[in-house]
Amino acid sequence: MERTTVLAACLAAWLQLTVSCSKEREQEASPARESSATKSVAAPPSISGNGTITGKVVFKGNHSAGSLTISKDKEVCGDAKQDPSLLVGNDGGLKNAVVQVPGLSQGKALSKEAVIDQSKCEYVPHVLVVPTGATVTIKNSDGILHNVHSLSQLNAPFNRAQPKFMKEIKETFAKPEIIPLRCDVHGWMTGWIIVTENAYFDVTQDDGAFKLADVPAGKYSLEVWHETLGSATQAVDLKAGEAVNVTFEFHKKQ
Ligand SMILES: [Cu+2]
Repeated sequence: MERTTVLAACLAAWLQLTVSCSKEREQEASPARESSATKSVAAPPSISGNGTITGKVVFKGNHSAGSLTISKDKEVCGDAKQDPSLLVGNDGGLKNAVVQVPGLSQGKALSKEAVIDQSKCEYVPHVLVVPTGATVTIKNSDGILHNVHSLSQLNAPFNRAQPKFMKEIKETFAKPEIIPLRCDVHGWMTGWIIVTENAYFDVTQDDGAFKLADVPAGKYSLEVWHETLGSATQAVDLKAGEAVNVTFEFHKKQ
């Protein structure tokens, strides 16, 4: 009896030890799993030499967009249009301003294919930005005659009728340039193709905001251009892994 009791006590102690040990292992394992999970969602330290430039282009002064007179093809073009040459949002955000980083090589990969459409007798988008070497497909979604007239000087100018059956034409742009587009059929149609030397550009949307991501660290003279308000520059010192915020202000011309 006594021997059996000793054996039972040993067995019980061994079982308790085993359970205790396995609990300890579980408790040790849990924090390890949490730690591993935390690591997997944490942002890794930046090892690239790139940064981000964000910001806003604003117009200081009162402005209400004018309207354009539609003189023909009203069944397709509509009766009235907002003048796209100066579009200002509620908080002064300037639309269709082009912000770019000059002086860099081509940089990050970017599509060399772009599209601009003629829709309801407007160029859509009103401002298209492409890198050098890009081929632009100029669509005619209206099903009426348009005429695409580029007023380019550095790139070969073109002046091409685009009848209703010609759904698209293509043009390639080799050199950086700000190119006005006009339609000789509809005098109010204006558009722009901006050819840039590299891939570091953005066009402001309704709120005037822009973002240039993955820009190599360095000191730049950041450029902004707007078709009515002109150009401006601002010095930017961009450090690797950091973001710089820039505000461009245009004032009403007297
Ligand atoms: Cu037209």
